Amino acid sequence: MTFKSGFVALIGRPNAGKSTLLNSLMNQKIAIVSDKPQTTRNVIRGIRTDENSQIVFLDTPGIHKPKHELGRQMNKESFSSLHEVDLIYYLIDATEGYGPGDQFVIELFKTVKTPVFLILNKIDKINRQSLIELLSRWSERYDFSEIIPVSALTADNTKQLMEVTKRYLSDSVQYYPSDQVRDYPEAFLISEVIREKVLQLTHQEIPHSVAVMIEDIESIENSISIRAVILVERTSQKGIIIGKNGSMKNEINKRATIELRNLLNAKVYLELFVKVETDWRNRNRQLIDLGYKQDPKDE
Ligand SMILES: Nc1nc2c(ncn2[C@@H]2O[C@H](COP(=O)(O)OP(=O)(O)OP(=O)(O)O)[C@@H](O)[C@H]2O)c(=O)[nH]1
Ligand SMILES: [Mg+2]
Repeated sequence: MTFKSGFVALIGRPNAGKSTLLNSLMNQKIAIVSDKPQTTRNVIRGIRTDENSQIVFLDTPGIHKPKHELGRQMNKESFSSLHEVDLIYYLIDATEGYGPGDQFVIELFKTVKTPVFLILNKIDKINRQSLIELLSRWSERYDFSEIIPVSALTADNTKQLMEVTKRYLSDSVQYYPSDQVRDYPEAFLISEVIREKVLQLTHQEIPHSVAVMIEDIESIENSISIRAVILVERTSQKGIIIGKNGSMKNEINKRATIELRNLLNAKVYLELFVKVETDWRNRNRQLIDLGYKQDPKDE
């Protein structure tokens, strides 16, 4: 059997389950997940290699109507990934209705020649009859190369998805070494894990107002000391992140430390600080420093 390789972008509205599907296809955590929309803020690559294939998955930020420069930047990253891949997975939450956002994305698909799979996700939440109706309605909206129902959460039908995907790969180059699964630096992994714990523990506007900056990482033998700053936009939010007698900050720290210990396979000493940076989501300098935007000097 010949070796096959290619790039696949996961595109869709916020919360459709793109990052959950990426992790499921990779059999490990590559991207953070939460029930809050707009969890993913950068394009994240997961590299899946087996004996006869290598697939580079691009998990992208959910496409939405942006209210800040950060949101505009996130959409831009998602759109540009469409041009870099051999195959697109368009993920739909099967429990959500069809909307103008879907129409907009379908119009975009018409401008690229790349094959598009419609992935009907979260089928664990709907009955058979609704699924049959969805399949028929979606097949009329665009000439998708394949329509594949899955549950990213329970891994239902994901094996089938992988088999069909391999049929669409035409390269034979191995782009990454066989043992590489991520393409981003360790500091990014650490900041994302901390942000995930914040997203899971907070509500309303807080998750969107938070960013995490790694100030220092020091590795000595099998232990890693990390100093990180949680950025928020208002003093009231700082109070919530710290919590009564520091209880919230301690809980974030505890959960992040446990997960990082497993992911980094080392002893982890994490120190967290909270800082207010008014309106950071609209400030170019902040977005560049946080890695959400490219410095024009480097373009
Ligand atoms: N029941 C069910 N829940 C799912 C499934 N896939 C994802 N979810 C849940 O949907 C929520 C959003 O999942 P994410 O993977 O973060 O979604 P996303 O598309 O990456 O979202 P953004 O990064 O915000 O664009 C989480 O609470 C997941 O647990 C699924 O197949 N079934
Ligand atoms: Mg995501």
